[in-house]
Amino acid sequence: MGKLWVIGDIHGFSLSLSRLLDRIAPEPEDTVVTLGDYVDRGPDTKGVLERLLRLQNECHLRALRGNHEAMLLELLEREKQGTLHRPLWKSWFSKRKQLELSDWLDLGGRQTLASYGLLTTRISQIPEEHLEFMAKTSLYFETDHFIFTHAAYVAELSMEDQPVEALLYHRLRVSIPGPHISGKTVYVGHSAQRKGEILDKGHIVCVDTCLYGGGWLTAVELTEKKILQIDAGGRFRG
Ligand SMILES: [Mn+2]
Repeated sequence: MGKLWVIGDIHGFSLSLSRLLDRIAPEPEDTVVTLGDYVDRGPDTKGVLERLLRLQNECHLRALRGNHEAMLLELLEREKQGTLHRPLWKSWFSKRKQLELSDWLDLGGRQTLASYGLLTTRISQIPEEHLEFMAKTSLYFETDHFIFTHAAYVAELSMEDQPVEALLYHRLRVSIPGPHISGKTVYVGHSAQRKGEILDKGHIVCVDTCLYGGGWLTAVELTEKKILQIDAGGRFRG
């Protein structure tokens, strides 16, 4: 059986990703799970997606969706419908306000557009292959022993019944879910660990070690529990 690697939130740092993958050197029988948030914030979203597209041909890549891909895809849909720049009706009954274009731009969407040389907000100008890659990402991936998803989960629900809000948006600093009913260990990203250390609660492990905030991009190999960490400048530690 091949090795099983999980990689945390990349956020546009293509140099870190490509050096990390050089070190991992995945074999065709290996599986690499990427936990989402490939885009936004960092300098080279375009380079990250190009590298992930190539990685698909080198090993089994299980690319999960992050909230940042979800935002981009939602805005792309509205752009196609011609409703992107129109003021949106906001429900007084809904706690979560509808996503605005400016929200995404402020959360790093500007850097994503810039990496493609786009000076105006035309998400549909991002290469089709890259948009398709994002559209095909999964909300979770489950093996015999592990579950992988971007943010969190509801402990008492099976994976197919999970609300998207929990999988993509829930912050662990708000609350850490109990053990999942499957008994499997769940690997997540999303909740940036500002001290750069993996958060390991046993039943849930967060490997978003805050690369964009001066921390690390983390990869863990799950059969041998090998950890690799690289910073935005391409330096490894450990
Ligand atoms: Mn996220």
